[in-house]
Amino acid sequence: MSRTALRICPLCEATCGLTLTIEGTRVTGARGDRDDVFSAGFICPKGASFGAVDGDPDRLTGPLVRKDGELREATWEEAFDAVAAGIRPLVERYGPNTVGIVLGNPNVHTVAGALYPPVLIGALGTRSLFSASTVDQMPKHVSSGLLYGDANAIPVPDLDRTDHLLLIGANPLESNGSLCTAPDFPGRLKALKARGGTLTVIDPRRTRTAKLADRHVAVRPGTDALLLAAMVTVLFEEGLVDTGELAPHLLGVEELRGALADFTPESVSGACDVDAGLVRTLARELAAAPTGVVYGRIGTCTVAHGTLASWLVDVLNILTGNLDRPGGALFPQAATDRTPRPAGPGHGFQLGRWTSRVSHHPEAKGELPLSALAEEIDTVTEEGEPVRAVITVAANPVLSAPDGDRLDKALAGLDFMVSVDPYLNETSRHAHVVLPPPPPSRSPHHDFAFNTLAIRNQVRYSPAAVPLEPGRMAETEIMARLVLAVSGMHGAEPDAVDGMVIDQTLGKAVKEPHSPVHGRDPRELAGQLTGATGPERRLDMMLRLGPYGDGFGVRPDGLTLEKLRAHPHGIDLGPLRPRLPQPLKTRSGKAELLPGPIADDLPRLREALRRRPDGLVLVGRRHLRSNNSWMHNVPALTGGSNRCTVHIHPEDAARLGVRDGAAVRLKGAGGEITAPAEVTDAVRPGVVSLPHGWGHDRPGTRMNHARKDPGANVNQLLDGSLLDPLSGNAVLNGVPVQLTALT
Ligand SMILES: Nc1nc2c(c(=O)[nH]1)N[C@H]1C(S)=C(S)[C@@H](COP(=O)(O)OP(=O)(O)OC[C@H]3O[C@@H](n4cnc5c(=O)[nH]c(N)nc54)[C@H](O)[C@@H]3O)O[C@H]1N2
Ligand SMILES: Nc1nc2c(c(=O)[nH]1)N[C@H]1C(S)=C(S)[C@@H](COP(=O)(O)OP(=O)(O)OC[C@H]3O[C@@H](n4cnc5c(=O)[nH]c(N)nc54)[C@H](O)[C@@H]3O)O[C@H]1N2
Ligand code: SF4
Ligand SMILES: [Mo]
Repeated sequence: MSRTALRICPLCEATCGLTLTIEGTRVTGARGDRDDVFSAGFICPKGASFGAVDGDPDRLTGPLVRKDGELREATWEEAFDAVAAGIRPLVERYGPNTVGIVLGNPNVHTVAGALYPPVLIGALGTRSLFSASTVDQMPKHVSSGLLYGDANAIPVPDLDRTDHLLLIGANPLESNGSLCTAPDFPGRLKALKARGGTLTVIDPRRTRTAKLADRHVAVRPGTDALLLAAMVTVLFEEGLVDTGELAPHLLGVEELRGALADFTPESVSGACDVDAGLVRTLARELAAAPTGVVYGRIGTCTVAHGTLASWLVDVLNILTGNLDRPGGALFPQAATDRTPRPAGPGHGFQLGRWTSRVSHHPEAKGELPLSALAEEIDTVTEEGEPVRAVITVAANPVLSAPDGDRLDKALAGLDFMVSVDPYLNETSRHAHVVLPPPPPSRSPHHDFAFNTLAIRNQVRYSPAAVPLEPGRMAETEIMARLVLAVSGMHGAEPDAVDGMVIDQTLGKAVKEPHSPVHGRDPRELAGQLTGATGPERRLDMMLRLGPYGDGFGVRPDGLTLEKLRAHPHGIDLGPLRPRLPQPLKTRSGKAELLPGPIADDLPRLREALRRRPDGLVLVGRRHLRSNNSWMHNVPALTGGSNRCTVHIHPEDAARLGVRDGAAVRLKGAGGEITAPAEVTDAVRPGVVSLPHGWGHDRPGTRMNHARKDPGANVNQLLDGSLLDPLSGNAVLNGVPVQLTALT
């Protein structure tokens, strides 16, 4: 007997609604949920393989604890005893900063990852916080922080209504979109074209997205900030700046004109390898479009001028009047957002409130660069204690961060390490305790993170599709127990953690004059919460306090968890709407177009005007059936074109004696790797491309399929020293490499 259950897909940022087929406790099929209010039936090959990802026999089924050097199966009680015994003495003896926390990408795809890491960080009080954000989107947070005073105020392109999309360094036909949650991104791009709109793609590779475009510009990697700065100059020179209704909310338009005046199309053309006339055309087309939007992703963030490029994306949207208007870039309003406070000056955004111990990298958004994790562990300085213990939650930095070999050794030398991870992989194999969460079918789901980045306001909740087997522990409970174990409250009830958060949040809300619950009794409010578990009660609280919430009875039609559960396909909350000036939290209360740290970084961009790489530079690539480092263990998602090969242009291949299919050696600052070449004119000359997340040949892991075709770890070519200085983000694209043909 089979049954079906709904589950929002957690395998990428598109958040499609799936209908799972379940036989017994096994997920045997997945199709798109046609009634889903947001995804309306869309599904991709990864979503269709949900059952295989969920049922991977290599997933760990219970905790592992290291005894006599070996990881062995243990009870949950033994595991948390070991965590408390491992972490507490280090905190007490050496201080909280000697315990590092590393948060990986899947934290934005789970309820546990949204609700507990902030509590864990607070409970430990450590400043040694690292995450996948600094190998990804930290430059966008920093540019938003500086422009709008809120690092999380990221405007998203209004895909369904725009007339013109300038898409830079993103390949949504493979990635399905990022910092822009849109189920069926490919279909939405086709619809844009069908309604007469235009799509321009800037990418050193002719990607599947580029093939769909009206215009593809194969820019030299790492030079987008120059190109975008020159587009700004064209807007000023040609009188095309028209901020429209935004004008009263802006500060620094004239200063911006002066600051960028020397970045002309002619001055950037050589470095970008883009014709000056084309740069002018790109600017004119954007200005002329009835509505238009610039959208940049990985290729604009993980580069040497990532923050400047991210800032310029928004600057172009602002100068053409496209920020905060339909068809442009808008700020979403998620159901679990905090109650919007009245518009007005805020606290602003600060960078560098502290720095890392070894290389003195400034913090950004409370985080230190993931690139600096290895040196924070393995380098002794006089300025304090090194990191002696690490807690990883859903992270595989040995493959995802620069110089995995060094990090691998550093992790092996730790006094103590805990991994909350379903796999024994390149990173978790070093842990003293591994705490495996159940597969996604056993976990409830709500997109706390991605609804704040979605192209349509909507809200959905999936309860667990399959009940937890005896002996398994929900990831939310694992995280709550972890908080208790590291904070000296080991053994307390995990619900206490949620109770504490609820008390604090409600206690604050009743004191806020703009809150719907102003002046009420927090205990009375807590008593109204529904939900079978602590995390469900927290979701109910957030929904009820949020912008669409019932305000605990103040707006009886408003959202509650109960109401949401009565709508299993979700509740549509309408298209994105203009919101300015409310989201602005700068000290001036305006969008500050030329923030100090940005202005101070412009001389470095000016130096790049003269730079021309004399050899090959490296860029990445994603494959539709991949997901960073952790889906190479699923047979249905590997093979075919999803392989770790070096894409190289035929001209470069001929010059270097590289034959299609033959092995080549790549050398970078961090080391050497070998991989087969694929000769293709899909990459521009002077560029080679390799995917990341490969290199599954280390001993002591338990990923039997991935091991069969391990691939090479592209991040071994990096030594971790190349960063975007403002954000601490790793430079993963536009990196110089040397190539030798092997046979
Ligand atoms: N199938 C699949 N989907 C995924 C993932 C995955 O691994 N596989 N990962 C998920 C994650 S974590 C993220 S963050 C998103 C990322 O989402 P995207 O940013 O859409 O992903 P990428 O495919 O890496 O696209 C980046 C593009 O930038 C180009 N590029 C490289 N350097 C430059 C440059 O200097 N300038 C310009 N203009 N372009 C450049 C690359 O050639 C590449 O095509 O994808 C998510 N979705
Ligand atoms: N060269 C290069 N390097 C890159 C990139 C690139 O484009 N080029 N992209 C970067 C980007 S955008 C990102 S986001 C990072 C990703 O970097 P990471 O987050 O470190 O890498 P992932 O491969 O996503 O690994 C996620 C880990 O989470 C585990 N996991 C999976 N599901 C769950 C779950 O439900 N709960 C828990 N607790 N764990 C789970 C997996 O087993 C795996 O160990 O990689 C970055 N690295
Ligand atoms: S596009 Fe993303 S969310 Fe949608 S089915 Fe595919 S992996 Fe899942
Ligand atoms: Mo990412």
